[in-house]
Amino acid sequence: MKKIYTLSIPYKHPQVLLGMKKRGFGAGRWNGFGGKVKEGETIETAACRELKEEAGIDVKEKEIEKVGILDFEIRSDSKFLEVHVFRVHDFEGEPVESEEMKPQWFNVNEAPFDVMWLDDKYWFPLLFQRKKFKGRFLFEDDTKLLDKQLIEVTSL
Ligand code: 6OG
Repeated sequence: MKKIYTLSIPYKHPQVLLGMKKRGFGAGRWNGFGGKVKEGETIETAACRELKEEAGIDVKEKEIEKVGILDFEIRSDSKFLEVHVFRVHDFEGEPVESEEMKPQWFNVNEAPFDVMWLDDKYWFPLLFQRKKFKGRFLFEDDTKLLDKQLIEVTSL
């Protein structure tokens, strides 16, 4: 069954806030902040909740903008994820380390793609260019990307 996830990335040019995932799915990689949308929540509410839980920052819904929808299939796990990607324009508070994530600012030119999911190097540049996108990535497992489709869109 396909599950809906959020993935939110604070971006204040020329810096982007990423978190080192410390446990669970994707541990050992830098990523945006997010997780599964719970029953009864909107996707936007879930995005703000996860930013608070994982990075300790307070984000208002008007400060997040949906910029992408990515479908992931991970064959070895029979996992299907629909991930809604948000760019975060502004927030309150200082990022703090949580049990799940260690936040750190990076210059956009120095995003650590070697220590990120294999799909990230394709779509993060679109996010930095303020573009919107849709994509589909097929993984054999978390180390092997088999196929990718990525298109720019004008609206989502
Ligand atoms: P929790 O398991 O922590 O949510 N996520 C991915 N992000 C990228 N960049 N690439 C992938 O390729 C991903 N698969 C999942 C969605 C997992 C978090 O990780 C993101 C969520 O924000 C397969 O609840």
